[in-house]
Amino acid sequence: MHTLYWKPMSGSLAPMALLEETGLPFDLQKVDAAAGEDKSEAYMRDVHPLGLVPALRIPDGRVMIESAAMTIYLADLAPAAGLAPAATDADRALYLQWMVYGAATLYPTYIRIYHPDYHRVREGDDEAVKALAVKALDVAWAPIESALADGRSFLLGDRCTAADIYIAMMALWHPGRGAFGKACPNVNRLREAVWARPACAKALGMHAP
Ligand SMILES: N[C@@H](CCC(=O)N[C@@H](CS)C(=O)NCC(=O)O)C(=O)O
Repeated sequence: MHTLYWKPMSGSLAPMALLEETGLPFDLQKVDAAAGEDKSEAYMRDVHPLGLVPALRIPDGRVMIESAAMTIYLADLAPAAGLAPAATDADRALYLQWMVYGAATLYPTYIRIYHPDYHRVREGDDEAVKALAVKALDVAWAPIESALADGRSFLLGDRCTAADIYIAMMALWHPGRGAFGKACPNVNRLREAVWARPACAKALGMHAP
């Protein structure tokens, strides 16, 4: 059994969607961040050493961190779900590229927007940190918008993979949702296609009821 430690509208949405998509048995453990549970001694000792969400307890009892790693792991664990090109499939290269792009380029840019305090040099810097991050976000989404420019529904063509789910999660986090949808209509199409999938919609319903 897997146990996902999660909180609404966080990076736990993609692994939760994967758990729903794959049909693997799982438990959910909601983390009450408003009450400081994620920064408690017990949580940081037993679950996530940085006091963040998500974390995934795997069936042997160990805990895994990093949302992209969980997403890749769960998709590989259930090949019948068809969400991960196999290691020998030519699509694997770009599949991994987009997964890591999401984790390494998009996610940290969002952290600068939602946690400018982590990046401020002095008091009063937050608005400048956020403004720069919003500009960086436009740049970071551009290659994804281009990759979808031929009208394809998903990053690798007609086939939805875990990378689409991961990237579609980040499309939900954009602070200027309406304007972003207009500026990046291809990303908007991907977002709609992913969250229309029944399993993904079920996970999203937990995050944004
Ligand atoms: N690299 C980590 C980032 C996790 C992360 O930053 N999670 C955010 C929610 S999306 C969080 O728990 N923030 C609380 C905090 O920074 O105190 C991952 O991909 O899992």
